Amino acid sequence: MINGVLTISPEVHAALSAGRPVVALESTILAHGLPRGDNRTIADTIERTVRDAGAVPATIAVLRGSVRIGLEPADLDLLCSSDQIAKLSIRDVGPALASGVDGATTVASTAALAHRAGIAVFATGGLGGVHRGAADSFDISADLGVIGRTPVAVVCAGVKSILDVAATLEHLETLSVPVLGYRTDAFPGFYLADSGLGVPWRVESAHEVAAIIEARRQLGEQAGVVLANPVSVADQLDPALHDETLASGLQLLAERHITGKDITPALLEHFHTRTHGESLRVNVELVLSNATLAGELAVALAALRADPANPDPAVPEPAAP
Ligand code: PSU
Ligand code: MN
Repeated sequence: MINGVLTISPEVHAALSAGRPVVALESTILAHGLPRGDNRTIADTIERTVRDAGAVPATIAVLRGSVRIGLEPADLDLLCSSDQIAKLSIRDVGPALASGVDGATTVASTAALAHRAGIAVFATGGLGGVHRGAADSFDISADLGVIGRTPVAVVCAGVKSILDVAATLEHLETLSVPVLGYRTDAFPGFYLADSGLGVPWRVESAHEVAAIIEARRQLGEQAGVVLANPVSVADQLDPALHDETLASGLQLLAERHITGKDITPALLEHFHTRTHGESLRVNVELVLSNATLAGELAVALAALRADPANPDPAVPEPAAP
């Protein structure tokens, strides 16, 4: 289905029209966050995991001059193998569309485009955030700003430990974004179950999260929600290996003068090579866990919205004088 610059796949369009559960998925993790070869198989596994939870996956990318919501296998082949795939934050999507550049969407652009298509739930690995040294570099991921103004639920394993996690949580507070810990009081640390910082709210079920999202919709709140889903302690990266790899990664960035949008892919790649695939195992583990939880959330939200007791929010009648 073509709707202006959005091309929505028939399957996703049918699900959205019928109010059935849909989960948006980003493509930067495929094109720039995971190693070549593994990424294509993982792309299919993520989509299958969303389906197993009862929702329709909608992987998003910019291809052939159009925003694609729901990708064909050939689109995933291209994203996972081509060297010509740009990393597109939302500021880049307009220029990419106009010039015909193909690109993968980050959390920022996927969240914005998912909302545009009418999708309320989005699964990723880790959110972007405030980088270490941001007081000097001003490097704060656009992911935060977009979540601050886009009513989508982002299911993630916290933010990458390569960031300044405390500053990221402060920034989310400033943006009035609720951060919900899924069955945890600790904000997860991406490769690690616990970043050492807490979450303001703990939730126990997808139904509870759906109720929070619905309450916020009734209130007219425009910010998104971060649902932080930790990898289990049994599955996490060995903390000593993690700390050592992070230290060498930060040193490598400084030596090679890597800055801006190249930082995140460079550090992720460093982790994957330096830990001999251990970080990749954890990364895949947490993305799949997020895909399952996002699927459950989309199912719970669809059920709640189908309930006639939850009408679309209207402006309340003024109280009689
Ligand atoms: N989480 C992952 N792998 C990734 C990313 C997140 O597990 O590759 C990507 C997301 O697309 C996120 C981006 O939006 O990194 C953040 O990049 P930056 O820090 O340049 O804003
Ligand atoms: Mn940045």
